[in-house]
Formats: sequence, C-alpha cells, structure tokens
Amino acid sequence: MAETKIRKAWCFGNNGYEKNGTEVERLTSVFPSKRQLEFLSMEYYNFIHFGMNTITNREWGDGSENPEIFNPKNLNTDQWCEVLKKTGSKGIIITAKHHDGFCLWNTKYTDHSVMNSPYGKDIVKQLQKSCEKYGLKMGIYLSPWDRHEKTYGTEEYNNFFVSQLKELATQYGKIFTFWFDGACGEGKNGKKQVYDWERYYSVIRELQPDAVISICGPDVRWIGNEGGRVRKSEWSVVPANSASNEKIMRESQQSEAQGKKMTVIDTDEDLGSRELLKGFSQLVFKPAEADVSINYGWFHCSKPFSHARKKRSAKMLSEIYFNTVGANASMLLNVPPDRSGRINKREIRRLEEFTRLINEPFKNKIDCEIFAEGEKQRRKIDFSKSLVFEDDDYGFSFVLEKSGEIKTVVLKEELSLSQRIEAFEVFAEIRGENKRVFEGTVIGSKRIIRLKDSIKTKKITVVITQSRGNPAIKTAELYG
Ligand code: FUL
Repeated sequence: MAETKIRKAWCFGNNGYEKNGTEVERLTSVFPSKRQLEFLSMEYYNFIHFGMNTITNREWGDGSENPEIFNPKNLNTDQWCEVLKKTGSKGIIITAKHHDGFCLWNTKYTDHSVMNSPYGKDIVKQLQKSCEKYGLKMGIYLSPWDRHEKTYGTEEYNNFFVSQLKELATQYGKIFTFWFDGACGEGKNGKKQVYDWERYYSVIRELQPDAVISICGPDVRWIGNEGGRVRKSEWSVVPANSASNEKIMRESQQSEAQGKKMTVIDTDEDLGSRELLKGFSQLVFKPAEADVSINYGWFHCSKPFSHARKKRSAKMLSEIYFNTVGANASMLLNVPPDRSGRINKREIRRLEEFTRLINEPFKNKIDCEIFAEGEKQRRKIDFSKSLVFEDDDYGFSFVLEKSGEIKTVVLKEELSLSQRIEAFEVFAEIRGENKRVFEGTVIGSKRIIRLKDSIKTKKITVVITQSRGNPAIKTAELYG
C-alpha cells in the first residue's frame, strides 16, 4: 500500500493482458439484458418468508399441516410495506409457496391454501395492493419442491406447477422476479422430480417479459451461501455451466437442520477471470445475488432458545450490505413477519439501525470538478453520460476546491458495454505526492470504497490498471 507513483497500467501493458483482440471481443460481447439492468438498479430489496412454518415454528414443513391451524390475527401487508419502504427497500419477494406446499394465494389447483384456512383471504393479492400503494415492486418465490402435492415426482407435476405459475403471472400485476429455490432439487421422500425448467421459463417470458428468473433460472446467480458472503471478485460474465440448475440444486440446502450451515463460501473461488473464461466456449451474463435473513432462520420463530430466532445484528447486516451492494452483488434481506402477521418490533428496531448505518457514509456528497486523465490530454467531464476511456486515458480525478476530508468513493461501471474492468487503484494527493489508498479488482454495477483512514486531500485519482477493452465508467461520486 506504500505505493506513491500512479501506475498507468491500462495504457502501458495492461498487466500483461491483451487490451483488445478476438478474445477480448468474445468476452465483451456478453451483455446484460434490459430486464437484468433494471433489476440491478434495485440493489437492495426484501424477502418475506411467511406461511405455515410461521405458525408451526419450523423452517421446513412436511406438507401434512392442517390448513385449519392457519389464522394470523393481525396480518397487515400495509405494515410490511411501510416498514420495508421506510428502511430503503425497492421490492418484496413473498413465499407464495414454500416446500410444504401451502399456498398463500387463491389457487384453483389445490385445496392446500389460505382459502381453506380460517384466515380465508388471498395474501399475495393483499401484498400486491400494498406494494402498489407504497411504490414497491413485488416478486414471487414459488418452491419447485412441493412436499404436499400428490403429483410431485411425476410428469403431471410439471402441468400443476405451470398452472400455478400462470395464475401468479397473470392475476397479480407486474412481477419483478420469479425466484426458484434449489433446495432439495434432487428430491426427498423417495420422489425425484424432473423439472421442465424450459417450459417454466417460456411461460414467464411470455406472461411477464420484464421479470428476471432467479437462482434456478437464467438471469440472476445465487451467490452460493446464505450468510451474505461474497467472493473477492464477483464476476457477472461467467461460464454458462458455472451457474447451472444442477450445480445450484446440489449446493442448496438439503435438510431442515442444514440451514444452520449455509454460510460457507470460498471467497477466493474464481468464477470469471480471463484465465478461467479462456477454457469455456459458452459464457453468460449472470449477476450475483446474496440472500440472507435478519435472524438465523428464514421464518419467524417464537421459541425463545431456538437457533432460528438468533439475531443478526444491525452492524453485521450493514457490513453485508457494503460487501454485496458495494461489491457487484444485490442484497436480498429476509424480514419474516411473526405469527400474528406483522413485522415485529424486534426486527423493526434492527432494520432502522441497519438503515442508519448504510446511509451514514453518503450524507456528505462532495461537489468537485472531474477530469479524464490521459497521457496526451486532460479533459473535464461531468458523467451526464458515461466515460468511455480513450486509448491513452489511464484514469480520472476528482479535484476539490480546497482540501477536504474524503471517506468514501462510489463507482459504477457502464455494464451495457459488458463487464470490462478487472483491476483499479485509488490515489490521494497528500503533500504533493500521490499515495495509493485503495486497490481493487472488479467494479461492476456498484463499488463502494470506504477508505480506511479518512483522508485530507484536494485530489483523488481513480486509475484503471486492467481492463478487457476500453474501460467504461457510468458514474463516480465522492463523499466526505
Ligand atoms: C433455501 C430454503 O430451503 C430455505 O427454507 C429458504 O427458503 C431459502 C431462501 O432457500 O434453499
């Protein structure tokens, strides 16, 4: 970190990697779809795990639960939306059906639903209305694995699943994601289902063309754990088979008890470096999403000493936010309502503190001039449109009117041109010398750089040291 000389590697040698050429063209011709870009702009949104398990204090029901026991007395989807909207959410994904097969909507295809419970109302419909009222998007978690449905394990189940999917895709307004869990994909209870994924996907593409299909789907990549961990470099251009449904199902939760252990990830694992991609002919754009729960369980648990009830602290959650949203991954935070049907004070307090912590670094935006720094020329820019580097540009700098304290730099890559940037460094001018204060790898949809020590400077320079073709920055901001 003691580096004081700006390394203009992108212009001179690109760390030994080709700047252009056929391989670079191959990699940079993998683009996000419009629906993926729209999804990426959400950054942070919530899961609501709610259903039969909330009543029985379980994480995985077995499908034999009697709908008679489902009667949340105070269920209020407006309250969910109010709490989540206030704490920064952009959308809510509801467990319309979890593995136990109990449906939260008015479905024609099974009796195992809210409509046959004493509660008797369509919860997905209520949530749709509340989301519209509070300006939130709605997403659907529909568990492929169904422990109640008799046809599970036969071809007939695919028809059943498609019928349910069609109901959800046509009667509940615009859906931003269909979230297909990989859990127990290999089947348990002696039944193995051959899922007709392609058929599910074509139904969604036809009925909800703007929705992304997540996890066991082509658009959003499960990060591979449920503890909010991300890799050192989270790539969005990856080999097609590194995110295949078979792999996801193998690595997903395999038993109720295993829920406790779903936090492991190899943070050095390489999913998208040039060395790796060279060996793969089929590449896809598949950005990462980290799903994590506010407690250690996914469903609200009212048993005092249960592991599932244990809290993740606001501080811990805010670090997960900076390491996901701030490092090219989306954050899907689960906030489960309690058995009365409301989000509990216990969760609300932590959410409020979490929001305070994640907003803290962005209170003081620094107004300054920005210059593209080239070997031959220096030109003023303003990010009203993206900065696409010229061949001799090595970076860009923020120039303050007078020396000020800098704590945070936020960068976004222009992903409509693919993910190009592989390495970058940040320098601060201190007593006339450029001192390297940060070095990183990917930028992607967003990179939040919290500088270790707050720095007093008049000039911050961001240098791109390695890139696949000319780097392209969408926005760059500085905070004190
Ligand atoms: C897992 C499921 O088994 C959990 O119950 C939860 O729904 C989580 C989001 O995905 O695979």
